[in-house]
Amino acid sequence: TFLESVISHPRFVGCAYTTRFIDETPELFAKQDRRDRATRILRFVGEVMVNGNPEVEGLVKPKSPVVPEAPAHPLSDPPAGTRQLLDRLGAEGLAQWMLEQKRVLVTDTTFRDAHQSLLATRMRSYDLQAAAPAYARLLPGLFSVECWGGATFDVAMRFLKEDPWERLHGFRNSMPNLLLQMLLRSANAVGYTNYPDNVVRHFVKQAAENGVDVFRVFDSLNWVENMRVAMDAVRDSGKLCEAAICYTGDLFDPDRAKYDLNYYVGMAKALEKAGAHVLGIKDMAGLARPRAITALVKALKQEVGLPIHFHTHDTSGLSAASVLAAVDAGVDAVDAAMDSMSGLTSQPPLGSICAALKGHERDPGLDPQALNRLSAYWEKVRALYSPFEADIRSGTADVYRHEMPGGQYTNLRAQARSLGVEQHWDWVAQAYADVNQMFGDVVKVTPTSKVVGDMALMMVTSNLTPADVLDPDKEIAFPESVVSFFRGDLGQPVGGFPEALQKKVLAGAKPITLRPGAVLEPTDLEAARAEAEKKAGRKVTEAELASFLMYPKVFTDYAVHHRHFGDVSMLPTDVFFYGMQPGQEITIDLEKGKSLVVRFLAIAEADEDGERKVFFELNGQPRTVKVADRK
Ligand code: 3PY
Ligand code: ZN
Repeated sequence: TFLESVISHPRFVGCAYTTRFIDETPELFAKQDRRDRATRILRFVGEVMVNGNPEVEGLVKPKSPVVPEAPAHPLSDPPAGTRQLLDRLGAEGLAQWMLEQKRVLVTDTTFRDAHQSLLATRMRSYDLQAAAPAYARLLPGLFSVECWGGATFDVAMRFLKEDPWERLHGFRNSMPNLLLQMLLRSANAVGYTNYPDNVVRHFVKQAAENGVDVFRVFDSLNWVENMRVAMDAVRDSGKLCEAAICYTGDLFDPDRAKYDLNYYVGMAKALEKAGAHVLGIKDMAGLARPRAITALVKALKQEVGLPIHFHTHDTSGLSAASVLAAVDAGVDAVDAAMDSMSGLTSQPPLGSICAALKGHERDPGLDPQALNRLSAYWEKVRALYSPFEADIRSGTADVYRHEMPGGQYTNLRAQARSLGVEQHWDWVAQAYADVNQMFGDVVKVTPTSKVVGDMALMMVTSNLTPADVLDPDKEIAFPESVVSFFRGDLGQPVGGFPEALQKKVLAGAKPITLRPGAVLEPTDLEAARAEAEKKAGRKVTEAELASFLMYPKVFTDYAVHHRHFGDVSMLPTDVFFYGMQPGQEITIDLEKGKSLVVRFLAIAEADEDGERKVFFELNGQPRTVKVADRK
């Protein structure tokens, strides 16, 4: 047992240990690793049974969670798709192919943005993975599957205790014919701050080698200067570089002339010159109204030679109208989410859009029955995650006031709840809009949207008005993210910073005006690897090093969790979040041909040390794990 390996360890026997002995002696865990994986998984289930999964603490459980059945599909090899086109034609050739298609190309966002925007990014690999083989066989005509990056990278490790790279491998294996697409925040990669150039390059290389085909690259201030390192790295990897302009404001509002048609066309031309294969229009908050997107797509089709890919969110309830308008204006590709994962802060419904285009000269040609079957699967999956749903039921024009990105909305609401101000949501939304104006009307998308959100929440919880914030004589403890933003750590906003407020926030400190990556020292990758390996107590892969470089603490916590509890991504979602019912039996597939049948029997009362025995049957044999009751 673990205890035996501790007390028989030479340093323990020789009394050469401190209270940090267990933390500092990774080989104890290595020994533990050699014990069968079943024990670790049972230990995790026992932990959830006794103490609950902290991720759903205090949230309302779904009524009767069921394990959704993977969608039926033929067992034959998947037919060739866009992935084979990329292999054959290369990135430039594929972009040319896109321009030659009459039909509008479709990207499915269900595996990434849809659950990021509806369910606080909490969907687990278990449920995502189960749908993948059906996608490959039922929807070989999709342009791409957006399935990685954005917030999923961090959330996978931090909250779901799984490895984002393993998730990517699963998708790659199950969808060998479809382009796998990720969202990359340029110099912020999949984090919330600018990283040194060599860290960004290392990350992109790993992502490309591990399965990503299409990189949608954006900068949270639309600063092209800050996109080049990431774009070059994508081009060097031979993959498709989709550089995106983030759409904000209102093209036709003369009071916000900063973001007019000329501005976007100018940025698009700069991205084309910087080497983009495809031009993305990233409407992260869903502000591109039908009339605006028509004008924008037409102008871009005229002024740049790249295929154009439109991404939007349905917060207003009208985004499908914008997608259809974009199709009529000649857009080459559009994003949508499978119907049951669409709407609200997510993308518009993929099935309905295809149905609307039936008979249209640009009909995407996807099988409506397949779309319905997949949607039915996601509907059952979604029910398992009901604790993470935001309490919103309709589209609303309010989005034109606050301009929150769809991917941030549910998160900010959850944050407001945890700070006890959700009942003042209207105030938070107004503060968000006020902060945007005070900060100079900025592009708001991760991570700048977090800066604006942090400030808005602070104003509400501290009862501050915009006048208070701007008053040079009133002292304000600005959130760290706000200080960092005004220091120039995220780059330079369109039109620069508002000077008076910048002075106040920085309180004498000097801002930078250079690209942050030009100022940051390159990271010593070998030293970082040594540190990661020390923390993890084992060797790390190049990909895991990328995780550590961006999220040292989150990666370390994940690695420690994995050491102790094994690969919990194999557990069905109801068991992962809510544990098991007495008598319930589940099958866990460890690997091909090796599965565990686990039946939960009972939990004993706590003993005098506060530990409780949890009784299972493992493949028919009794097994007990002991769990400290922390409740
Ligand atoms: C992200 O960066 O995660 C986003 O989804 C931005 O829209
Ligand atoms: Zn989005």
